[in-house]
Amino acid sequence: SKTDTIPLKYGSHRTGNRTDADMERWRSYGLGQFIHWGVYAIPGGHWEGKSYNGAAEWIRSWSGVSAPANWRTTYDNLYKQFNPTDFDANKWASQAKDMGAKYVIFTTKHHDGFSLWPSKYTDYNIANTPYKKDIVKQVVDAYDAQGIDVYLYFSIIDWNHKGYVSAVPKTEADSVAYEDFKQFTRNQLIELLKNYPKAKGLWFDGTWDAAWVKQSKFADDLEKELRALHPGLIIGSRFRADENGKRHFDSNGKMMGDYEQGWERKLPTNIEVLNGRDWDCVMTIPPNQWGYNSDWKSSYIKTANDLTDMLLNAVSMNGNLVVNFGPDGNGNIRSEEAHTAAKLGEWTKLNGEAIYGVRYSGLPKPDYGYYTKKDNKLYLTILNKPVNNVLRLTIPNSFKQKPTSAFLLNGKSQLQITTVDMGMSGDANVYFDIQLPVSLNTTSPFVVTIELNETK
Ligand code: FHN
Repeated sequence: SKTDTIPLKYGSHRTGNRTDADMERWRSYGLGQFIHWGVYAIPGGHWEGKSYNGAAEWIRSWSGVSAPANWRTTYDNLYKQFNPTDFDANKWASQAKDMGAKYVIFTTKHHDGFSLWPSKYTDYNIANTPYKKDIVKQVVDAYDAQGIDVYLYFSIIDWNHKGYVSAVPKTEADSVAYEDFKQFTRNQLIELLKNYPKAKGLWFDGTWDAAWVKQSKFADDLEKELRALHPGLIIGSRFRADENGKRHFDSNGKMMGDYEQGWERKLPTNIEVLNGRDWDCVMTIPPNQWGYNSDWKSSYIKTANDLTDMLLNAVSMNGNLVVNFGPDGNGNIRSEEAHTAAKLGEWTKLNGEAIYGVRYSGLPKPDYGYYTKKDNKLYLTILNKPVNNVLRLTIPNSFKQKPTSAFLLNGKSQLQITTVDMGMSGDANVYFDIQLPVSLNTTSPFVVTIELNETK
């Protein structure tokens, strides 16, 4: 295309979004669940009485800075205590289902390198813990049984592997060791896809190191190999870099991978920045804790209403919101998270029509909420009810459809809708007012469904 000015071997291999059924399904999820679980759940952000404010799943990396000198060795032996006797994948899966999650992203291996499946390629895996049983298999089977699609999170960073380095290897010995690490990475990924064929995709992380960024050919070949092994496989934009070291987007600005993975703990405020791409947003409930941190006391904890707002923000711009959970070392989802999930679930159950399988409406976002759209239905989710109980719709003349009737989604009662003549000359919009029942007294966001006439 016109923008492809730089010749690339290992850049993007596609223009525009995927159009196949697997990707269409991904697009309709709306809400997902992320789970960060591993041996870091044992210390839970604490070591020898000290509390660490950084992300709890990173605790191993603080060795020698603020932690005891032997911390790394101690950490790498924590697996010998990993025995989550309360772990029940079916319980997690039904909790996710009740929340309204349509997919789950599960950490098969985080940066510490601990593999939650019995990998043939490292001893640092679940089979060598007192728990022994394959956790990835239980998660895949339980979620699949609930109709929730499974995506396998995989960190390229592996602090446990001898050949892994973050900087580009300088010595011959380091290069040889890094080659070994690359083969190990490839082996583990193939192993995951072979062991868990029900998985729909791989969610990559820890791909920013200079050493990995240099592997454009290897990573491109590997991505092709994985896709060939597992037709329909969905992979985001974080996996690889092009030959010029450009990540997510190649040197011509084209996205590498099937959807943009750049929205971590942040959301776009306008549709333009997304350029029509598919994307997901992964979000923590506390500020920045993915793995279990027993101490949430000094943080702002997002409420179910906060997450509803973020969910609508995402789906109103064609993205998915993925809410993270960090189960504790015994396999329990903490009560605060369980409570938030249940609250969010009450909402998604009543208002699912407004969030699943919907698209960007084409309309400017009103201050009091978000629009989503499906065929001839426009959903208006109200987060801030106007004090006059009137929802003013500002519809640009260029929008091909007009509202004909409006209903409260929850309860189906019809609402009065009137056209408003603002009397402004040369106005580019038309206006409609929807009258809300004055008696509508709610502390939760609610949805008004607006029927539109057919496009001429
Ligand atoms: O370093 C990780 C972090 O621990 C967490 O896994 C998040 C989830 O997207 N990813 C990395 C930071 O971008």
